[in-house]
Amino acid sequence: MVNTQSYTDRASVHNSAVAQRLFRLMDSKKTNLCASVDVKTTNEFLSLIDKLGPYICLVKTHIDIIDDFSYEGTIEPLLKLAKKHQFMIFEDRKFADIGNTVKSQYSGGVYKIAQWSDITNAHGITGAGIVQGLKAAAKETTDEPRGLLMLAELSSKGSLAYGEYTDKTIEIAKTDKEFVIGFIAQRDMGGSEEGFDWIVMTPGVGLDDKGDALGQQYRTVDEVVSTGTDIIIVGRGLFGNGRDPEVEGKRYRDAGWNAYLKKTGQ
Ligand code: BMP
Repeated sequence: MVNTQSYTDRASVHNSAVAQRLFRLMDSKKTNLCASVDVKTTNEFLSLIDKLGPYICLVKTHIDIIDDFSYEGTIEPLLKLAKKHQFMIFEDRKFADIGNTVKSQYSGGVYKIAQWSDITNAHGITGAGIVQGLKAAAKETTDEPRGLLMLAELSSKGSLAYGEYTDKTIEIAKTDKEFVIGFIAQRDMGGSEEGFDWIVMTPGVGLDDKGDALGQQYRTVDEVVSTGTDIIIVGRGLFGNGRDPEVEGKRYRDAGWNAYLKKTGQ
């Protein structure tokens, strides 16, 4: 069943400090828009985020596609922008290894994701050890709260994540309902029925395009929110094809918020 409670009501009862903060932020800024900023240089990255900042609750990064990445040059200014505009950060790392390996991948290497990203995500393919490994890395790295999303479904054509795979991924999420805050999915994942409150974040959202040449498939904001999405993830719809990120940021923010008000009967 689709969750029709307000974000504020959900904030007041949620087990996770990350989820509480996110819900409160969404209600205070009146936005459920997450900007996916897949660009190649730190300059483009920061300037796009500065423009989109007022309209979003979350920035989703693929930090490994930035050619000139450095912690000081890329992450420190990103954290300043997060303070300036009040948004949270989600590194879309899609961890997919055994617990012991993801523990090092999350906390170490060049990117040190656990140090700066409020939220990250993981595939269920390797089993529940991935949740334990990531949680251990978060605890060892920082006192700040961290949250994990499990990839239960994907937006791309021919994805193998459906049916039993999706159901088993939900079972993995249930092994830690404080650290796992929800799913990357295309619809409600049954959270509100079972005493869980999963946040559903959905990529593959576009108001103008149906997809791309490499298998991406887009659904509209109304479609995804009415079928259970809490946060819409939009990338090229905001800045691709010469689009103006400020115009599109406002447009997607309004579309997402109106769909949320409709769903919750406000
Ligand atoms: P765009 O809106 O430009 O198609 O970008 C979608 C973003 O969401 C990309 O960063 C992609 O990696 C991510 N994504 C997706 O498109 N589908 C999924 O199922 C899961 C994703 O993380």
